[in-house]
Amino acid sequence: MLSTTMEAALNEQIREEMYSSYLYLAMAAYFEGLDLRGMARWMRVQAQEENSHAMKLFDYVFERGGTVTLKALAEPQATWASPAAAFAAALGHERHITGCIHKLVEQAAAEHDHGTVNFLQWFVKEQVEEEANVEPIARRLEKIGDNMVGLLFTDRELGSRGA
Ligand code: OFO
Repeated sequence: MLSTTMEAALNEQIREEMYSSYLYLAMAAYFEGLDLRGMARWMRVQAQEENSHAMKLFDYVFERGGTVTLKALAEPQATWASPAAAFAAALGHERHITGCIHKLVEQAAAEHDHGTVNFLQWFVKEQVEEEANVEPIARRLEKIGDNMVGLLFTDRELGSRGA
């Protein structure tokens, strides 16, 4: 059985993951508007992945006899100064999520909830991957600036991201 504090914290993380999905969907819409379909696809896939993170938490809360209470999502930003700025924001967001996951692990450890500490290890590893996926793209786009050839080349590459 989850403690009420752990249950509340996991519910809050469901909101964070659903917001991540919403944010990346907003970024997908931004890239669609720029006709950068490869980047839009990359963001759509990312949005789906975030939904699956939320569902992993959703299922875990029930597995432990808890209750899921869905919270309101804030309206995500709709536009960014450039593709580089959008990916830099995505990286900043992933770092924020990594911080949330680490706090959850610390809380679970402080509550001696070993089941939740163990469950969260998947997310700890996933966050390392999440940051490692976005960081090189953000760095490259920063270098590319508004060079159209570089942008279109990167767009084509990102469009090959599998679901
Ligand atoms: Fe759920 O990992 Fe990104 O936010």
